[in-house]
Amino acid sequence: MNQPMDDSPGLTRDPYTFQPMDPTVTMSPSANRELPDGWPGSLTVCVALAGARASGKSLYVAVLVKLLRQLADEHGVVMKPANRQTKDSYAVNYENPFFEEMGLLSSTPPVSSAEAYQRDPLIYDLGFHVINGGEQRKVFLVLRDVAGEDLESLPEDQSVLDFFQWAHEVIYLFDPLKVSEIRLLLEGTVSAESLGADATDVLNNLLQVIRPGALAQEGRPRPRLAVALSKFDTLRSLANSANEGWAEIMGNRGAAFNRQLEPSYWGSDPELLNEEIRSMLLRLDARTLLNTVRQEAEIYGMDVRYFVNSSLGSQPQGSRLDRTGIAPFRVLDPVLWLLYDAGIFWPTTENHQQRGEQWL
Ligand SMILES: Nc1nc2c(ncn2[C@@H]2O[C@H](COP(=O)(O)OP(=O)(O)OP(=O)(O)O)[C@@H](O)[C@H]2O)c(=O)[nH]1
Ligand SMILES: [Mg+2]
Repeated sequence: MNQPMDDSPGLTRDPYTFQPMDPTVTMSPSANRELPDGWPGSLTVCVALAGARASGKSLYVAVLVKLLRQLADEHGVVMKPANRQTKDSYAVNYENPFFEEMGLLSSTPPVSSAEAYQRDPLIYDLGFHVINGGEQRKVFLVLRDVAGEDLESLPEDQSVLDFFQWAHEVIYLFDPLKVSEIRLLLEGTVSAESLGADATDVLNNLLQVIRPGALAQEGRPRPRLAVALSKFDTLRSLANSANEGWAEIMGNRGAAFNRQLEPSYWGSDPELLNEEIRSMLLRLDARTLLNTVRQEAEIYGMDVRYFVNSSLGSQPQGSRLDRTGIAPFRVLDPVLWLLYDAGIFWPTTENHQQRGEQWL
């Protein structure tokens, strides 16, 4: 948007609550902590992860940060942790156990516990960008991981999760095997051992925290909702299964859900993918989930899109990563949805203002 700074309330957010803040101050009004250099007047992009236990949120964050760094590099921008705390937390909780030790991550502790490192968001400096064809601004991306445990049974003091209401986008990950209809359909074909509650129950809890109906009534913006089938490698492996119906669906090489184009999530790809996943969920009989999204989110003006992704690219071997390494699939898409609409990281130089709906 081509507006002077003072006419753009809400661009600069408090990274701890995601709420709009006075764009001239250097301290977080909620946490009373010093904000990273360059914060005043910046655009703060706020993204929160959601999903049941073991739905893949933390591994997603681990891989997303690496891929975003690569993307920034390709655009001649250095993406860097905006403060010491982000640098340390990413290294200790994500990077070292996963990329260095080639192991999986521990379950994220509930917010009430002393070890709940996710209370401090990960804040990245994405450098300066021309926002929607207008002026140059410093852009920060704030990522909040959450403990699935806290969304499976909401904490007594739900206000600790209020940041979800203010997020620009909530990425709701669900393990395909945690949709009861899908699990029944795939029984015997894919191993269904894993923790975590039913995907629709957790989505209901999330929407109880976001309260899209109340936000609409108050005239407040609603977060976008990216509904993403995680661990998609499990479903893709069905291309070689004895189940003919599944082998045919997943074996369709031309399907958007089977390919990752370069540039990612651009052109007609978002629309195709969205429609394919919606119909796949219908085919999988995940009607309760789809109906919940329609009746509890879309009806209140939440912008919803469907995604698939795999952080690992293949099944882990016990508590270790596959020795052949990881091959992430469509991990960036939900974040690109948001960034592209602000004019950030466009793969082309066409006029930024021509693109889609604005969320700023
Ligand atoms: N096959 C496959 N398994 C995955 C993938 N991502 C995660 N997993 C499995 O899911 C488990 C849980 O992943 P996490 O990222 O720790 O899950 P989480 O959602 O952060 O869980 P909580 O912290 O308990 O809320 C991992 O240990 C893996 O076994 C994936 O891309 N493919
Ligand atoms: Mg976790």
